[in-house]
Order: sequence, then structure tokens, then C-alpha cells
Amino acid sequence: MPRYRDLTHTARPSDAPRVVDPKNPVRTTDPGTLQMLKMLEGRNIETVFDRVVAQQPQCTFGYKGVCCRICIAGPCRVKKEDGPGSRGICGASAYTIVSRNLVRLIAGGAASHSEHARHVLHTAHALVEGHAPDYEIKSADKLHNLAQKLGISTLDREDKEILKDVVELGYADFGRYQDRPLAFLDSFMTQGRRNKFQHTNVMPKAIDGTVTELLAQTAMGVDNDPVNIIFGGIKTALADLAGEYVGTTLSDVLFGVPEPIVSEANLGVIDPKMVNIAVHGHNPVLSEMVVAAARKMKAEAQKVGAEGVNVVGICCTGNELLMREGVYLATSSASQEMAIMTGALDAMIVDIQCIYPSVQTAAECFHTKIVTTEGIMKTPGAQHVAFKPETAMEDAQKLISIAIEAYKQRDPNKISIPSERHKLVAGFSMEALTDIFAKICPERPISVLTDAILSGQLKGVALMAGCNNLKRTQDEGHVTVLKELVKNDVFVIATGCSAGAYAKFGLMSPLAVEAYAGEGLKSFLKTLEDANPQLSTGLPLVFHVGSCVDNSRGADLAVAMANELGVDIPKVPFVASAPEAMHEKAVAIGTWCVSLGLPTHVGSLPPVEGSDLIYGVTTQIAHDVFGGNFIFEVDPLIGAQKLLDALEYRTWKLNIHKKTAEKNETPIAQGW
Ligand code: BF8
Ligand code: SF4
Repeated sequence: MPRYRDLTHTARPSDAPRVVDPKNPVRTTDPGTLQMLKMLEGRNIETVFDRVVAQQPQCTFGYKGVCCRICIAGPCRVKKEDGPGSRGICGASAYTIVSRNLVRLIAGGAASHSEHARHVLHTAHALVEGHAPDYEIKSADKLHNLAQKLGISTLDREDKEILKDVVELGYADFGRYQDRPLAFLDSFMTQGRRNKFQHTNVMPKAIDGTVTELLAQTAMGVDNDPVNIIFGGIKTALADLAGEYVGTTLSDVLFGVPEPIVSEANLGVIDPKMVNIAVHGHNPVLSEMVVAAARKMKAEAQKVGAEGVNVVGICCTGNELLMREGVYLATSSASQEMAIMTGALDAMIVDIQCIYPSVQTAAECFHTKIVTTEGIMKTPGAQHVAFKPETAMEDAQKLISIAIEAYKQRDPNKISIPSERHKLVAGFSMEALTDIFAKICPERPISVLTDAILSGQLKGVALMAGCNNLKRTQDEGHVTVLKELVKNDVFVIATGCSAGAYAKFGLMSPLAVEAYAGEGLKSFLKTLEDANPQLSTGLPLVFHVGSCVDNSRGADLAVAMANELGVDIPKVPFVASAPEAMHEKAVAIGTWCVSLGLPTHVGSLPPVEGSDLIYGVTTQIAHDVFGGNFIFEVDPLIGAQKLLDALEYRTWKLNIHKKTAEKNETPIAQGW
């Protein structure tokens, strides 16, 4: 096999169109959404798919990242190769403008994830202070493990006392001024990554301070060295990872560590006989309480003629509830409006992030109530109910009552629910995966995975993540890349709307293994199943590890594999892919994946093509420094091939280095 990281030696994407079929409004492959669109034909209802078409052609300057709006002397665009038109008014060149724009996306992503994490911290804080009576410590084990990692004593202490210290350290991570690394990041990294982040001066000391610093660094007339700017972006992406880690771990403490669980997904889970409530957004602090309140309010729903209350999830809060409670996942990002258009959704309760402003416009054509709950997320025309940890159950019951009231206004003539729904198995936290592996090797559970890779049974591990981006059809990228990977024996974990896609398509079910997995993956899963008879449902084709903040679980797995193999992450056959990245959060996640040392495929190009230098830094130089690199490729089949090449290259090299170390009785080579 060829021994190159990039077979073309250029790291350039293929010539596939950046926006596929720009005038075609049927921009989805999701079977439930296709059914819904068919039902809507002739009803003149606007959707996101129409708006994509209306935006074409999109501005090339913006697309390439060479439009600067950082100060109001602008906007400045790089129009020429040389001369005055090749720079902004202040003299900023393309590489400065592109790098500043790019890292400001990372700042937005880190601010979003950490805002979510801060909210979970506040809730945990209210709990330990005795002000949040509706919450509890659901997983003492997780709390103890986390505390030990963070260096917090657990001996002879009450759980609440331990949680208090954890929360204080979390708060310190947000606002620290002293020069020490972020505890929530430092605590779970490999030693190799800790050293790398210190040596390259990208180890953040505070989450909030790092985001602010990056905004200051990229303000008009400050940093214009593109490499220094990119390093500022990497530091912020690592602060983002720490925020995600806070979000995941404390949510596990408060709401439980996910375990394998059976559920269903796609629009067919909306039940015409029930009061249907969609929780949409990200934070389990709200949605967990909505689920608990719904369970208490069946009788109220029956009073208005419904059989009960059916809570369904959309986007990442849907993933959080699916993982821990087995709540149905109605749909994912690009098809969020469709849930309303079934005519049977009585309320959509939202918190933060990825909520289209258009949901209110869509709801006005139906009886659906949109209810916002967070001070920083309001929508004109929607109802607002401030949700507070202190009065959580009372607030949640109020939210359910709004839905029950709305149920009475349903128009039966407007109800059209797609039949599409698929069974799935989700709930694969790091702990759940470790338990499954431990049934084969209790002493070194992760060796079950790494040995399968070293022996050639598996080709490696892939973390599938990210959003929908309608430059191509919805979910086409996720599904195409997955099918190629599993056919070639890659063990796949998934988060966010990527996991949502697999759930909606029936690919997260044990039934899909027979149809799509290669022989190696099939036999690996069979061995796991045989050793785990308690998992009566069987194992799925792709393992759901959670919401987007739960990409931290993916980082945890990469760290565990590196430690098991005695190498740092850049040598581990582990790749990441966001075939349909859209949100700023996805840019932050992709950047920390690269900094951890992972080849990271992105199927929708971020605005980097306006500077060859930045393109080269992200796709090539990053590899020299951190061992990971971006693979920008818009054609999902070619993207999948590049991921497979990267895995094959790593496994080949790892095996050689391992054998050489054994033969010479030396430590394994650490270079990549
Ligand atoms: O955090 S994958 S569209 S829902 S940003 Fe948003 Fe993207 Fe979906 Fe979750 Ni993640
Ligand atoms: Fe133009 Fe410079 Fe202002 Fe950007 S910072 S808008 S390039 S003058």
C-alpha cells in the first residue's frame, strides 16, 4: 500500500461542486423528511430547503474567507492578487483576514459550549447549596471517578461535599487568572499531549479568558501574523474541549451515566393520540426536567382527550435524552421545522443553540406553541417561560401545561405524520463501552479494541460528528461516509446530528450490522455480543456516544487507546469526520480533534480557500506540529477514502514501530 498521508500530496479537495444542485429545493435524503415534503406539496409552506435555494449563489468572498468586517471601515474584500486591492484598508492581507475569520468561528463555538457547561455548573452549584431540590446526584460513581481525576479527595466525604469541590474547580477553570492549566482539560489528557500543549504555548488557563483573549487578539490592528492567530485559535479550541468535558461529566453526575438503551427515531415517533412536546436545543438541565414532569402529568393530558404526554427530542438535547432516558428522537438539525409541520406537535420547548428562528414562523401556520426558556434565547412571537434550577419542576410543569392547552387547538385537517420510524440501540458512554470490553478482558478492557486493530480485524476507530449543511442534501454525507467506513471494518462512534442521521435511517440498529458491516467488524461485534449476554438487544452498527458536548467521550476513547498502546494520540488509528459541518461549534471541535492528533475530515469547506497559507497550515503544517490535520473534502465518497487511507497508514506504522520495539527491546518510537 502507499505510505503517504495524502495520496495527492497536495491535500486539495476534489473538484466536486461546493454547492450541489443549487436550484433544487429537495435537499434531503432523510426518508421521514422526504415523506413530509411530499405531504406538504401544494401547501405553499416555506422551509429551510427553499431558503437555501434563495441564497444561491452565495458570496464568493465570504465563502473563501476573504471578506473582513472586523471594523466599520470595512467591509474589505481581497479582490486582487497584488496591489492595493489585495489588502484591506488597514493593510491586512488575505492570510490575516482568513485566519482572523476562522479563529473567530472557534471563539463562537467555545463560547457556546462553555455557556452550556456553565449552566450545568450553576445547577450543580445550586444543588450543593440546597437551592435546587428537584435535582440529585444520580451517579456517585461518576462523581468519585471525576473527583479522583481532578485530584479532589473522596475519602470519608459526603457526595455533596465532593461535588462542591468539583464545582468550585469548574468555576475556577472558567475564570482563573493564575498560570496553571485548565484542570478539566489537564486531568484527562495523555502526558504527551500535556507536554505538546505546554511547549506550543496553547494550554489554556481559563475558558472565559481564552475566548476573550482571542477576540482581543483578532481585533482591528492587533495580531496580523497568521500562524500566531491560528495558535490562538487552537488554544481556544482546547478551552472549548474543557467546556465540553465539564458539560458531559457533570451531566453524567446529575442525570446518570448512559447505558445501552433501546428507542426509536424519525418523525413517525410523533403520536397523533398523545400530547406531543418536542424539546429542542442542547441542555439536559431543562429537558431532563421536562421528561420528569411529563411522566407526572398523564392524567392532565387525559382530561383533554389525549392518551398521555409524548416527549420527543430534536438535535442535541434529543441526543442527551435518548442516551439517558430512551426518549424518542424526532429529527435532527435541518429537518427541525418538519416536526411542526406534522400538525401534531403541540409545543416545542427550546433552550439554546441550533434552533432556527424560522420555527416560530412555521408554528404560526399550525397550533404549535414555541416556548423559549433561556434569558439569552428569545424569539419574537414565542412565549417565554424563564426556567430556573431553583424552581425546575414547577417550571417544567408549566411548560407541559402549555402543550396540553395547545392540544385542544389542534386542527385534524392539518395533521400529516410520516410513517417513518426506526428502532435503535444507543447509550454508549465511555463507561458502557468499557464494561462491554471488560467482559472479554477485565484487566485491560481497551486492549480488546486495540488488539482487534493491531491484528487487522478492525481498521481503526472513527468519530462521526457534526451538523447538517445544506450545501449538499441533508444526511447524504453522514450516511455515505458511514457506509464506506463500516464496510471497511472501522469501529464507528457518533455524536450530534451525525448520530441523529444514523438513528433516523435505521443504521443505529443491530439489524444494520448484517447489511452493512464488513466481515472484520461483524466478527468483532459478534465476539462482544457473545461475551455480553446481558445485552439482549444486540449491538448496533454505529455506537451513539451522545450530543456534541459528548465529543469529549470520543476524546476520552482516543486517550484510553493511546495509553493502552503506550503511544501518544497521533499514533492511534483513530480519525474524526464531520461530513456536514455547519455550526461554529463544529469548527471548534474539528480544531481540537486536529490538536489532539487526529486526521479530521470536514465535508463542508470552512472559509479557508482564500489563503493558500492558511489552507496549508490547517491541512499539512498542523500535522507536523500536532500530528493531526484537516482533510477538507466535499465529496463524501472521496472523504471516506481519505479517512481509510489515514487509518491504514497509522495502523501500518504502529505495527512496524511495535514490532521493532519488541525486537530491540526498546520503548516504542513516539514519532508520527
Ligand atoms: O451541538 S451537530 S447542528 S444540534 S452544532 Fe447543532 Fe451541529 Fe446538530 Fe448539537 Ni452540534
Ligand atoms: Fe478592513 Fe482592516 Fe477593518 Fe478588516 S480590520 S474591515 S481589513 S480596515
